[in-house]
Amino acid sequence: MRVLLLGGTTEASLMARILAQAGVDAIFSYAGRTAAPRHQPLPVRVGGFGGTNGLTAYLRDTGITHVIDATHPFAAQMSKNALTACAKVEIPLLAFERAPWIPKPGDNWLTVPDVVNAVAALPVMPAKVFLAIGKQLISVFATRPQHEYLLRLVDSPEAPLPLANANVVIARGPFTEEGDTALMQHHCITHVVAKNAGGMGARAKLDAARALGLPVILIDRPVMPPRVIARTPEDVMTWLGHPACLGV
Ligand code: 3Y8
Ligand code: NAP
Repeated sequence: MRVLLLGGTTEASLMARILAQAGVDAIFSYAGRTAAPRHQPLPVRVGGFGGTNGLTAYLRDTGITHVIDATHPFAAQMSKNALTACAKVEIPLLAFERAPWIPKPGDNWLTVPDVVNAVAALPVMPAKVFLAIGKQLISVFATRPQHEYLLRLVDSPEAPLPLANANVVIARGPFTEEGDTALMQHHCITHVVAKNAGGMGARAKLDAARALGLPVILIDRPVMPPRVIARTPEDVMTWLGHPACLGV
């Protein structure tokens, strides 16, 4: 057995620890989107594979027998490539995916299908918007220059940002409700924009918004083709069926 663990999330780091402890031959894969990704207890590869064909060749050349896709729910291209490549090489693929967040009493969420609709959902009157969606999608908000934006990024931006009226916080999650509440109060935030990432690592801003009585514009995750999904590490280990993983 040789596992390729597609990473970049809290769940992937949890699986890396479990696989390492079980002595499973596994390789952890990062896209290389951040300057200093978290250390992992497995051998790590960093960078794209070169599309579906590159991933197919990698799977064959490296003798991968199982792929666990523990990437973020918004990493749709990677997940689609993994589906195609695993089908080509005829090896099993499992998506280790956290469930979407669902609103609790007191939440004031407006759910939108994509980032363009998130921009359209902002008020006309100037607002102070916490854009906690990373770096890739922020340029879409340049069409609404009347707002003041608070951006939270993992790494300091190398190029000028596409938003003129923006404050930047450099931080890597997971975050806390206390920390996000203080951050949003300090910046007098009136609206929060977030992706429905699920999991615990990015949930704090939603709980902070509820505590502060602020509206959240929540972007739905991309729709994925049908695939086998696990929600817990135990289910992942059962799926692997590795003797060491079954405590036998
Ligand atoms: C490179 C690896 C771990 C994983 C930690 C999780 C939690 C903290 C919360 C906010 C939201 C956001 C963003 C976020 C979170 C975890 C998890 C998660 C959101 C690292 C990491 C990589 C990335 C890539 C990065 C994206 C960006 C998204 C910031 C490491 C820290 C906004 C997603 O600068 C960039 O280009 C950043 C790009 C993709 C989304 C975007 O569109 O900008 N994640 N995040 C992975 C790789 O190279 O393969 O550096 O250690 C991982 C984590 N980020 O092991 O503890 O599991 O979700 N990541 C979102 O949810 O909206 C921050 O600020 O509240
Ligand atoms: P994406 O848009 O789905 O993928 C774009 C390309 O990046 C892929 O086609 C692949 O390149 C490469 N790639 C993505 N994830 C990879 C991985 N784990 N290992 C190797 N190559 C990878 O992905 P993304 O949204 O940019 O996410 C990139 C990374 O950040 C992933 O690890 C993801 O889990 C993590 N992350 C993303 C978000 C988010 O909001 N999108 C949030 C938290 C963490 P090739 O085509 O060349 O193979």
